[in-house]
Amino acid sequence: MTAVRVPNDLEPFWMPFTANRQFKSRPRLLVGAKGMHYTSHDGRQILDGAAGMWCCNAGHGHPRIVGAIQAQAAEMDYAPAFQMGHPRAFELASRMAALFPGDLNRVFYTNSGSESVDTALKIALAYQRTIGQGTRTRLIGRERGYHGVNFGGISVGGIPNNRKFFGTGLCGVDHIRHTHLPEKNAFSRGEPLHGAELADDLERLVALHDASTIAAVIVEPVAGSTGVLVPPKGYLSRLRAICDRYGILMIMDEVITGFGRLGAAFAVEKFDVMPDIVTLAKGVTSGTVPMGAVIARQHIYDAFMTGPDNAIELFHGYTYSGHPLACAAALATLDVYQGEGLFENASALSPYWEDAVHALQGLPHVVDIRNLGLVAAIELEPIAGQPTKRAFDVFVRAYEEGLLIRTTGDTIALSPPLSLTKAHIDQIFGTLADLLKGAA
Ligand code: PXG
Repeated sequence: MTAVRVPNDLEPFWMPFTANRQFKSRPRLLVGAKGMHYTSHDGRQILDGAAGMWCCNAGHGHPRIVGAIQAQAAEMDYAPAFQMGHPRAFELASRMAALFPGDLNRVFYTNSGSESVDTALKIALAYQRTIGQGTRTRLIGRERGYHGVNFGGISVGGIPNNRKFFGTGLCGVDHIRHTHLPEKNAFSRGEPLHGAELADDLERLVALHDASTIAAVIVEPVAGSTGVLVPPKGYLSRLRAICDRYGILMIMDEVITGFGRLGAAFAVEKFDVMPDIVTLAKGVTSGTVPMGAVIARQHIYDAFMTGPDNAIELFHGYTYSGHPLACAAALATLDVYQGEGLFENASALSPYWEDAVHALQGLPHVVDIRNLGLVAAIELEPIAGQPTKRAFDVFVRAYEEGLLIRTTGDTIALSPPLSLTKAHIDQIFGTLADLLKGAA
């Protein structure tokens, strides 16, 4: 085939979760990344206040991770994922299991957070059936939850725009209430004091549907995409207790909270709550190669290990489950996290980060500030009749000023690489303070 030269037209690429027409009229293209910074197409250094999209926890272009990916690509590009294996997939599973407490020690690989969520939901349903609880087919999510974009994830998710265009979703799904109580908790530092009792909303659904029909409940420990909702103190352990009471599996979606984001390896450790299943992605490879994983407690895995030895136990998996490049990237990423003490750095910087973000209280239009670990949210009052515009304008102007942030609704969300320093924190919040002072 002869190569055909085509103009570098912006039109054919239908961009995900993007205002395509706005973007294409004024593109923001990134062409390089190193450490804490991106390079923009017009040659500027952009401080990464978002770790890409909550994923580049080890910063960008780390030589150890880059080298591992290059070496793996040269050594073996791909190995079949079904009925075959390769050593790095096993090594990585052992290393990941060792990071979790108790018997959270069985690892199923996916390629994204969305796939991790749908995998976890399927494992929960299949587990209940396998242990003779086949009437438990309902899945419970939470209002304002984000669990990716596949059909399972949007069904248990609770963000209206991610659901309403796409039909009815899975049947037999219900939602508990979200935990956002601004009238009581606005400007909380870390975990808010009020609202643990919102976990009792699961009892309402048990009363409505009967426990014998409910397989699992899935929640983000800290809800990210909806605007960073930190759980009220005691909420997650109360939810765990209700799950125990009724034989409901608890799935914690740690796609953004995992790998040091909260100043501990995982939210499981940070909140000292033991779910039955954990979903992961993003930070597992520091965003370098797509990968996700589901971690299940041993009794869940064991329940499937019955029947003839030569029978497949779980009819689920992906061509790229445990892809060699992803495994090599993840192993090197874990080396970097551990060797450079990045989770410890996140923990050590959390108080400084908290003070810095809360110093924005009182600036024009700031109606709430939330934080935990190296996550922060600054919620702005929407412009009347133009929701999302105020925050989006800050996003565009921050980028022009050399800072990458994320916005959702009228909330600015921050989640930098864990390798940052106090000077980076000063730059992030200094830039934002200037922009907010001048905001329309
Ligand atoms: N679960 C959670 C809790 C997530 O935050 C997913 C699942 C889906 O992951 P994938 O890899 O399929 O995208 C996510 C993804 C943002 C933002 O800025 C958040 C996500 C993705 C993109 C942007 O809030 N979370």
